[in-house]
Amino acid sequence: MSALTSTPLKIGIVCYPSVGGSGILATTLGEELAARGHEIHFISYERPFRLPTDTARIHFHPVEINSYGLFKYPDYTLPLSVKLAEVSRDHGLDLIHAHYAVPHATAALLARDMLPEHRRPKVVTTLHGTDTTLLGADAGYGPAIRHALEATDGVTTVSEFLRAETQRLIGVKRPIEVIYNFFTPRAPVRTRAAVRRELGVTDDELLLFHSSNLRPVKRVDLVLEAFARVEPRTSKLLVLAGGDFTAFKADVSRLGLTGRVIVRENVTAIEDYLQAIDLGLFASESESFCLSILEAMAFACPSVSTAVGGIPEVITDGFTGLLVPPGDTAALAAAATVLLTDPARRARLGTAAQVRAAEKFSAPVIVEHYLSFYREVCAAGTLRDGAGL
Ligand code: GMT
Repeated sequence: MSALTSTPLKIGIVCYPSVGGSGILATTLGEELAARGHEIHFISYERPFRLPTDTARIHFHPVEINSYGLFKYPDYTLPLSVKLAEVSRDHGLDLIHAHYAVPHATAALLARDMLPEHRRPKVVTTLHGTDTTLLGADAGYGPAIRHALEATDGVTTVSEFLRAETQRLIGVKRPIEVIYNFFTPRAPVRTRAAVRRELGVTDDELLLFHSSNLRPVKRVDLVLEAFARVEPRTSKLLVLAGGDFTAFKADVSRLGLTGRVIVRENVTAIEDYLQAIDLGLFASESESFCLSILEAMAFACPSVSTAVGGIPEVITDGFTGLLVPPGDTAALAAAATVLLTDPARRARLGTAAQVRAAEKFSAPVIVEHYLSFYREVCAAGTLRDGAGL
C-alpha cells in the first residue's frame, strides 16, 4: 500500500448520490483529490448527480440492488459492503471514506472484515448531521451508529457543533477531527444579466436566495413567511430546490407571493444562479453546517439565517451575515430588510463573507486537511483481524 508515503492514495468514496450537501461535498472532494493525482472510486447506487463523466482518475462503481421476494424490504447495506470489498480488492484501496455512519460506514466495516488482513483498507467516516442529530437518538439506529464510530479508523464532523453533539448524544469518546465543508465555485457559464433576464428580475429589483432539499428541518414555510414581510416589496426570492416544491405553492399564494417566488429544481449549474443573487435567506431549525450559505458566500453574497447548529461557525454574526433566533420570522425579515435597504453594508458583509469562504472553507485548505487526516489514519496501526474474501 502507498498510504504511508507521499505517493498518491487509492480512495473509495461512499456517499448519497442524490441532491444534498453531503453528496455534493463528497463528489467535489473526490474531484479535487483526483486533480491532485489520487485515484478515486465512487461507490453508490447511482452516479452522484454533480459527478462529471470522463474525468481522469475518477471511477464509478454502481451497487446493484436486488428485490428478492424473501426480503419484505430491499436491502442496500449488504450489496454495498460486497461491492466495497470487491473494489478494495481489485483496485487495492488504501482507504474508504464513508459519508454518513449508517449505512455507509457500517457497510465499509463489513467490507474491511471480508478482506484478508493485507488487503484491508482503512475506513474514515464523516458525519454530516442527521446520523447524530436525528438517528442517534433512535433506538433502532443509535447502537449501530455508535458501533460504526467506534470501529472506524477515523471520524470527522463538518463542524464543532456536530462534534460536540456526537460526543453528547452518542457518547463517542474517541477523538473526532473537525473538517469543515468547502466550496470552490466553477466559472459561471452565463452572465449575471442573462440569468436575471431568465428569472424575470429587473435591474432595480433585489434577488433573495434560498437553496435546500426542502426537508421539514429547512423550514421553507418560515422562509416564505419571512420573505412576505421583507421590504422592499419589489424584491424576489429564488429557490433552488433539491426536491419537489409543489407542497409550498399554497403558502406562496396564501402569503400573496405569487410572481415573486421563482423556483428552479435540481439545478447543477448553480454558479450561474449564485452570481445573480443579492442576499441569502435561511430559516433551518437544525443544520450542522449549511453548505448553501457557503455557496452564496463564495459569490460575495451574505445571508440572514437562524442561529442554529453549526451555522454560527459559517456566518460570523454582523460581519459576514446576520443571525436571528430560530423560529423568529419577524427578526429574520427585519434582518433581511436591513441588508436589502443598505447596499453599502450588504456589500461590506458580502466581501467579508467571500474572504472568509476563501480563507477557511475553500478546497486548498480543506482538501489538504482531509489528506493529512487520511495519511495519519493510514499510518496508524490496524484495529482488528478478520477472514479473507
Ligand atoms: O440538510 C440536509 O437535509 C441534507 C444533509 C446532507 O446529507 O447533505 O445535509 C447535512 O450535510 C450537509 C453537508 O455537510 C450540511 O451542510 C448540512 O447542514 C447537513 N444538514 C443538517 O444537519 C440538517
